[in-house]
Amino acid sequence: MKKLLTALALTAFLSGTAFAHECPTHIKKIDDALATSTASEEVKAQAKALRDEGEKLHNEGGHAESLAKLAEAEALLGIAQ
Ligand SMILES: [Cu+2]
Repeated sequence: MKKLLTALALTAFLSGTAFAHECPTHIKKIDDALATSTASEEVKAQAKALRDEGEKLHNEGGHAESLAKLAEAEALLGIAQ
């Protein structure tokens, strides 16, 4: 039971506000990369679409989903860590 509660708490933690402050950091990083990227227009458009989706999810409170989209955009732009 304790294990289950810990798992539930961890899930709530990970999908909740813990990430809230991280999304804008990633969005900013992507914007900076888009401004200077030498990637093809197609790749940049794809990254921009993922970035916009991420921002929308962030604004709706879906921070974990947002970060997943933003990570995809970063991977496309080659700035993933
Ligand atoms: Cu967020």
